[in-house]
Amino acid sequence: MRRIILLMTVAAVVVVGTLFAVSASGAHKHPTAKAQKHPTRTVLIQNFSFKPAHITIKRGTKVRWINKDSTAHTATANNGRSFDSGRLGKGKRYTHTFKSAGKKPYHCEIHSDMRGSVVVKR
Ligand SMILES: [Cu+2]
Repeated sequence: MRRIILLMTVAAVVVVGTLFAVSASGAHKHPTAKAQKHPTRTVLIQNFSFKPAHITIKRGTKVRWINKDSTAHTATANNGRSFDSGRLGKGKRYTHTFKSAGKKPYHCEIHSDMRGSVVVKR
């Protein structure tokens, strides 16, 4: 009889433990949900071009430029004020969150033939 009670106690502990594990893994999902609300798009700067050169995003999206070249580049809005990465050396990155809708053409200040655009939807 004692043995049965002991077994049932062990079983109860296992069930409670499993429930805890499930709720804990549920809590881990929270940061992911947050990340989806403000997604990030990456534009690589490689071989003297922006890749992809033209992207369409939703308002509130973060765009991250990463310079994969060993030469310095910039990602500078054509209007000169929306955003400007400044000189990005090898491996450096710059992030900008687009808060207003519209087409935002940009270029590299050092190499004027390097061009790209970000289209921001509402
Ligand atoms: Cu450049």
